[in-house]
Amino acid sequence: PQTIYLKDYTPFGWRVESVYLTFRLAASATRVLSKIRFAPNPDAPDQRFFLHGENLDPISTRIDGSETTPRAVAGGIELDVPDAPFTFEAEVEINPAANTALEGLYMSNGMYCTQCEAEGFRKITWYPDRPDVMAPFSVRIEGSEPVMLSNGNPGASGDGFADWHDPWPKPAYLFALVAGDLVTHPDSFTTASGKQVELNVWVRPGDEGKCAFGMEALKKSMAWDEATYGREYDLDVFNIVAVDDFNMGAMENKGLNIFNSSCVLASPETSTDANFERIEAIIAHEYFHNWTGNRITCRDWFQLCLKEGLTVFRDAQFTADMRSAPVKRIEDVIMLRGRQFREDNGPLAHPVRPDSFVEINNFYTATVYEKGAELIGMLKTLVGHDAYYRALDLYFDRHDGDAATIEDWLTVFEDATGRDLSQFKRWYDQAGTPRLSVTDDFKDGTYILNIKQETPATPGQTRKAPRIIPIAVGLLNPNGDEVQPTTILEMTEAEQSFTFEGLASKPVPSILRDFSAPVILEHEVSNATRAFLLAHDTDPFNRWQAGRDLALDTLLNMIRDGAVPGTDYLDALHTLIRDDTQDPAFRALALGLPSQDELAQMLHDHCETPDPQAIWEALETLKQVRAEAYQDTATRLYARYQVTEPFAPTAEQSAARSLANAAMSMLNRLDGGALAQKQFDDADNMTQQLAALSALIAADKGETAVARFYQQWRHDRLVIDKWFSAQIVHARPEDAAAIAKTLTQHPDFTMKNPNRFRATLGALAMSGAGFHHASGDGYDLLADWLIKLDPLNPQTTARMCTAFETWKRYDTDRQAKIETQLHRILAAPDLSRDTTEMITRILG
Ligand code: B3K
Ligand code: ZN
Repeated sequence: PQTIYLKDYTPFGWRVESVYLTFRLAASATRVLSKIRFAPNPDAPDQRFFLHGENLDPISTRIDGSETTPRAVAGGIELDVPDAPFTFEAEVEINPAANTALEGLYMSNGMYCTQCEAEGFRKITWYPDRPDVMAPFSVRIEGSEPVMLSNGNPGASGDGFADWHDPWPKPAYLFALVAGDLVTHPDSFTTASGKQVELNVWVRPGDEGKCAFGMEALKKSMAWDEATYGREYDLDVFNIVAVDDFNMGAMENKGLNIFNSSCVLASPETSTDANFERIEAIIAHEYFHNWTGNRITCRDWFQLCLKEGLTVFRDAQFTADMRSAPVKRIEDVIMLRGRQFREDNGPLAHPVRPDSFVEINNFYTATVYEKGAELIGMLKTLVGHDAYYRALDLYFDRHDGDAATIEDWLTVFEDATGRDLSQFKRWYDQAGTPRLSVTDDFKDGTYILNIKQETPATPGQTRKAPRIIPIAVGLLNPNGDEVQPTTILEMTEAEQSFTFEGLASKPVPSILRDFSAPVILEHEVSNATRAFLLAHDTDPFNRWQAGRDLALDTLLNMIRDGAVPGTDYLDALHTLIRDDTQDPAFRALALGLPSQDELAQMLHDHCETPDPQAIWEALETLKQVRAEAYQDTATRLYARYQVTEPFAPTAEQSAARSLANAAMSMLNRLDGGALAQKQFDDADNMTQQLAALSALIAADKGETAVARFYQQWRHDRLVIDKWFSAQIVHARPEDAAAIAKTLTQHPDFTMKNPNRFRATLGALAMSGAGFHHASGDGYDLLADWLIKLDPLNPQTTARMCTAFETWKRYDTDRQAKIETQLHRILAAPDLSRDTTEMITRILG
């Protein structure tokens, strides 16, 4: 397969002035008629006229009205065209019913729908399918579907047709079409300038009751983007559609966002608090793309983080404003470490702006999204709040309607603030997570922090230059009073010292407050100091981090030499969770433990070989010890934090439920499952029901509840996804692969639905010791299914290959077993480009 390089970018030789598309819908033979006006692009080098196209059955092609036969070339067609503006017309036939890849135009439960990002439009018709070619689209849909939607504003419609016109020039990846038997949950929004916008959440009949929350989230997002970034919506309608078969979470098509139904449908009975929070965030994210992604798009796919990093940053700001800022930050850092650090420290590591790819769909990664968002956060920290919003205003002014680059983005910040950001740019170009090692000195009232930064080599990048790192630091005196409020140290050298004068005694530093940079902090700190910070730090993130470090230290000692958990950890945590003046959400987070994968990564970072079974056992032991030590507190917290008001998906109620459920899972270890069973029987919402089900499964007492849950929810596909995954994630390690295998034989299992596939095989891949069980059965089962799925759906297959990205951490026996599976996958006949690239990179 061909590798595409950033350095090879050249603009397209023509501009597209207008696009007219007609769709004659038929499930297995849809006709697409296109009429596209091209004009030579004076800013582009001479080139052959090339249009992308894949799996298109050509019917006819015309240039300025005359029939012509295009030359078929790799990935599309070439034509001889006039050296002046001309009209290209084509008719092609495509087969949506046969499209199992869920890219291009496909069918989901009898409904037509599209997914074009990144390069799916070429499966619909001939087109320069690249983000820097932007044009206004007019679309006519002909068919008998009751609802037929496309981008922009509705035009004429009547028996068997519907017209749409999108006045905003857009790249083809933002094109969308939906047609089917849909019902709407309607509403409206009046923008700051008084424009009335019609809003719809379109769903399949039967799902009407699950739309209200998403609609509220949309309206909050619209108001927030006006208040925070001064960005108004720019069309007469905004449509959201829920689709069951979807490769990812959602898609920001102009005026017609398409959502995986799991990321928009919500009700208290069927969705957990975590689901509600995620749905609110994804709706916001897709909506925010209207400005950061659609109005300003990317010049090429290497610039993906320009829209994704910024939009993730914006949705995180939104959630922090709607809910609790510290809780959101802690959740995001847990996610970043769990997914992005893992990626950055393995064979798939790549810069936030990659410089080459084979298949761009493989680069919608935690690095581009989550680390990309951290980069925006660091920029904001470095330039300050006011300058950040000044720069954003300039960005929208200067680049509205553009397909922009990271250089454009940074230039805006340089122009708005006068700062030189050339060193900052390294964050976009260098892969790998920097490690900061810290030592300190105190003498005569002066405190010195000595900090060293180092980034390990990553594939294709052996040497790393020092980056600018904003390190937020505060100092506490031994009484726990803050003597130095948060200040930002700007580290620019490989090694640097920072001085604080006039201190009465040696302070306790609180370093990397609010996780001010995506780095690994190495600082020798005693457990007593960690307990002190957990009790006294004014920065909520670092308080949580102190507790997390205590837990990590405890667990690593348990894993390494079977040590028993120390009282320093148990007492400090107990003091916190007992304290009802503290936010219950914070206490629940403090009770959370590092994942098996994070512990494995830690050991690997310390040049030790992680034993997945030993990690699982240490976590189990620690949970048991905590349950016994905190029994009385857990009993009290469980009662104290029961929510008695009717269910509402608010941050407050969710906080109470998460602490009560943490207490329940402790008590579950002591009472043989009695309390969990009672909670399961009484639950009137999914948060309570699923927590109880999970606890029962983990305690090996789940048989009845598993059966009852299925009977209760067999009609609801999203709840049944939870049923599939809970049984695997909470299984004992020696059973996980067998349970997953049995579930793949369940009549409700289908590999055609990505949600169900992820709920089963994805759950296995995330089950830690279950996946990594010494038998190798987990590896074998996953490989079997990846091989089966690849011919149908390369994107979801390739994504799930990341389960194997950590293979070099493990012992030689596990490595050999995984390597065998990787080669087995690679040897599968006609393996997709997506999966081939992933496996090749993982093998290294
Ligand atoms: N932009 C889409 C992701 C498209 C993924 C293509 N493989 C959703 C989002 O980030 O908002
Ligand atoms: Zn996005």
